Amino acid sequence: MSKTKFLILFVVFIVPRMIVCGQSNRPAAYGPVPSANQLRWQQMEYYAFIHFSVNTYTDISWGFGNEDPEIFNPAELDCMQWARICKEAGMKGVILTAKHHSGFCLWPSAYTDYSVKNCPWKNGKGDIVRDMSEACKVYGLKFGIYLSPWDRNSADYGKPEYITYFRNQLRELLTNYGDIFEIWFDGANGGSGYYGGVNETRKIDAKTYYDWPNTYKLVRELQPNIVIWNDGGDRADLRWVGTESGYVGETNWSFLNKTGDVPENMLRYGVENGDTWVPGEVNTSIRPEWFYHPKEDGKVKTLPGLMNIYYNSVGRNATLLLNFPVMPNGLINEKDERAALDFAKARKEAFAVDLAKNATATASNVRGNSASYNPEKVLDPNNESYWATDDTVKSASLTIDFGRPVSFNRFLVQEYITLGQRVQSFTIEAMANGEWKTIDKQTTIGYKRILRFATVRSNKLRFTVTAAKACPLISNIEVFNAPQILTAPVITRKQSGDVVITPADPESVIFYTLDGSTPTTQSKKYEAPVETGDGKITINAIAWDAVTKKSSSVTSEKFDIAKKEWRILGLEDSTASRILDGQASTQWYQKDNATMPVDLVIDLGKTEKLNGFRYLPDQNWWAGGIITNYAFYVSNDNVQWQLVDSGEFSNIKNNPLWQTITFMAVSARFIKLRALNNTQNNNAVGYAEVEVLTE
Ligand code: FUL
Repeated sequence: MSKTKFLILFVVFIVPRMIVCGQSNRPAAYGPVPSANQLRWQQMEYYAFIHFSVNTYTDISWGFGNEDPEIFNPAELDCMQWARICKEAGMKGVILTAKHHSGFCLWPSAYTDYSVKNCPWKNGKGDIVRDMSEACKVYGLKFGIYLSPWDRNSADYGKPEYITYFRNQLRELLTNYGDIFEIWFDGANGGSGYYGGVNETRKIDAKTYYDWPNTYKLVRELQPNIVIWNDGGDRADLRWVGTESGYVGETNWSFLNKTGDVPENMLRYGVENGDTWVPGEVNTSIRPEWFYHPKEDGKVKTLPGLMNIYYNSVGRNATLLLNFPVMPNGLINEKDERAALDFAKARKEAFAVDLAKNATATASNVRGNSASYNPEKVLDPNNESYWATDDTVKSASLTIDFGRPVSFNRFLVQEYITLGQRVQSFTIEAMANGEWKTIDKQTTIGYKRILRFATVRSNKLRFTVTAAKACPLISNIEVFNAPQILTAPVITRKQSGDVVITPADPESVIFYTLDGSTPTTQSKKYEAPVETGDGKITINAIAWDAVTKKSSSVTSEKFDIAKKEWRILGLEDSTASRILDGQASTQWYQKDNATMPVDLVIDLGKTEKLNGFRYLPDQNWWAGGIITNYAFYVSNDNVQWQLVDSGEFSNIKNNPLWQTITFMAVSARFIKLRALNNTQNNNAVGYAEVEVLTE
């Protein structure tokens, strides 16, 4: 072959193939794409919030702005403890409330006296923002700032002068404390406040008042690598997901439109055809509230609850921002620490062994038949490589062959979001007896999607993109067999007397005893609510994992007589039976026109030898109607009443849990719990549960 002929053949046949098969065949970006800052942020996945301010000392949610800095004295404050806990919890950063709505500054701002420089802590020489930024460096954590745009202390709030003040503070925080990865501008803006002593209500338009475009400009000038979170003003880099209870929608697009209001459900799901990349951040607290309240010491989120939050945030294309409230002494409570560390351990165990690591992958379509985009790319550890299909192919399958039967119950998949979020729906199937069986059908993927399902045993798994906006680009797939969460099961007794036992993991087997002994795998197996008659019972139960042969710790519950025959007297309202349903989460309130003293009268159905009673107030955070002062009466005929005890549930405000009162035994068929006062000195009276104790 002549040189010229070879050259012609080379140019005509070989070069185009090289172009098609090589990197020049790289898919084009589709739709909005993340900035480098947003990408870096998304990869952090999980980081902390820390709430601490003057209202930590007044035990309220939002400081009014008139709290005396004298009360701020965290004698044992230790930012290294906060940072250590965050690090050990597997978090990648910390966002600190440098200034919450009260306006009190945790750093010695040059622009106000309302700060740590006028409190007894360190004789006014302290700087918590500095301490925390340094502790973060020591522990290799990124540092972020919450600066409340609303300031209930500032006399200038609502006037143009305040914007200068706000920006001066931003400048201090974004200049003096090293790299800041995220700034948080809360959506609560304007309302009542101290405002320099005038104590009035000031309304602002959160969209225009702060001149966000120029405020953002300043932020980006000072911290070029930052991401901005803003719920109230102009579209920022990140979005609120519309709830603080720890989840985002299963369908979760990382888009919004640049302008226009966003209805709350759109915050939850994103806007499929939005024109701007605005990914969701799930913010929630490890306790019900953001600041520390002693009454929540018994309400730290449980391990199963935290795991749900993880799967419903990081597992749904969002990040997780989990809050620790700091106690008045300046430390994170040990219960919160324990919960965060147990959560870290459980996540580590769930994702310990990637069963897809040594598997092989084949696909129904590979972009240009090129090795650069073959399906094996989803199994390699490089998240910059990805399986891609031809531009025209928007539905395709990828099969993972494990080479042997394996058991699995978690599926993790990631899109290569650098080039956009594309997948609209997908399925996963397992091969069973030569046929594909659907495990799950879902919608979006985005940066990361994790699916949980009942354990499947199979040698092959098929992932199919059923619809996509453009050719799918999948950078990673992992498959796990997460061990069960073996926390002690929850035991409740219904009004009928039947006992319900609920494990944290639906696949756990439950064993129980009714004779006080410790349950083992030889004990009775729980299949359905247990009929236990109407007498007193002690029930012990464990959750057991048949695969690992491990069991949970024992839950032991003692229930007094069942309430099967009980009737609440003098009320038409059938929902009052919530007081007797054994569910702490339901509650009932006396009618609005009831005035103290307010009675609850119950017919026990037959004469019992009573020696006490128990009261559980409404368990909701905003609950009113919590009885503080009571009188307890008994009767045999619902006419003649005998007072057997009266007094106070002393610490019920701080600790609104079960109150148990005992007295000398007395025989009676009717009981009357009289509310004499409540925590708010008004007439509201509510109950989650009422029980008696018998001899
Ligand atoms: C809310 C605030 O009002 C809360 O106090 C808390 O800071 C939370 C993170 O955002 O909207």
